[in-house]
Amino acid sequence: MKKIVFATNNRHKIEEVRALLKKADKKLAEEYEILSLEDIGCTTDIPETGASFTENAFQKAEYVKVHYNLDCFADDSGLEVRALGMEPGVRSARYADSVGHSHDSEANMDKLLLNMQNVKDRQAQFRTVIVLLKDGKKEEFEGVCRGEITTERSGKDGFGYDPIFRPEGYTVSFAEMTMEEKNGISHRGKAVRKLVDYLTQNV
Ligand code: ITT
Repeated sequence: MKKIVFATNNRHKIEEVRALLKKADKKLAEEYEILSLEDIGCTTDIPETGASFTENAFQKAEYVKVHYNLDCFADDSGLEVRALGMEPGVRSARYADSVGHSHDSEANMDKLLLNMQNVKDRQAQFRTVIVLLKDGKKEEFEGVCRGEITTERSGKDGFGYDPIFRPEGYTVSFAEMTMEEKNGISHRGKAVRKLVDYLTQNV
C-alpha cells in the first residue's frame, strides 16, 4: 500500500477524498493509504503566507515533503468576487479579521454583504487548487464553481460563505444543499476528482 499524506487536519476533507477515491475505483482505494497530518504526528500549524492558492497549497505540501519525506498533497480554496477585484481570495478565511474577529464566518459574510450593498454585478466563484508532490514530480489540479452572491443568507448547512453563495443554474444556496449535492458541483469536488483521476493513472 502506498502512503500519501493530505496536508490538512480537516477531517471532513480527508473523508471526502477517501470517499471519492473509493467511488472512482475500489481497487485503487486499496492501493493508497491517505494519511492526515495528525496520522503522521505533525502538529505544526503550517504557514499559508502565499499570494495565491497555488503558493499556499505548495507551501503546505512542501512542508510535509521536506520534514517527513512522504508523498503529499494539499489544497487551498477561497471565494473570488468579480466586483471586488476577486477579493477575498486567499484571505477568505480571515476576511473580517481586521475588524476584530478571527476566522469568523458570520463576520466574514457580514463584511462581504456590506461591501456588496447596492452592487449590481453579483458574479463570484469558489476556487480550489490542489498541489500534489509525488514521485519527485509536482502536479496541480484546479476546480472552479461559478455563481453569485445573494443579498441575504439562506440555509443552515455547509460552512464558510455557503449561505450567501448561489451556484450557477440553481435557485438555492450551497447551504441549502446536501453535502452530496454540493460535492457534485463544488470547486473542491471538481479538483479532487481531477486528483483522483491522476492517481488512478499514476499509481
Ligand atoms: P485548511 O485547514 O485545510 O486550510 P480551511 O478551513 O482554511 O481548511 P480552505 O483553505 O479550503 O479551508 O478555505 C479557506 C476559506 O474559504 C474557508 O475558511 C471559507 O471561508 C472559504 N471556503 C472555501 N471553500 C468553501 C466552501 O465550499 N463553502 C464556503 N466557504 C468556503
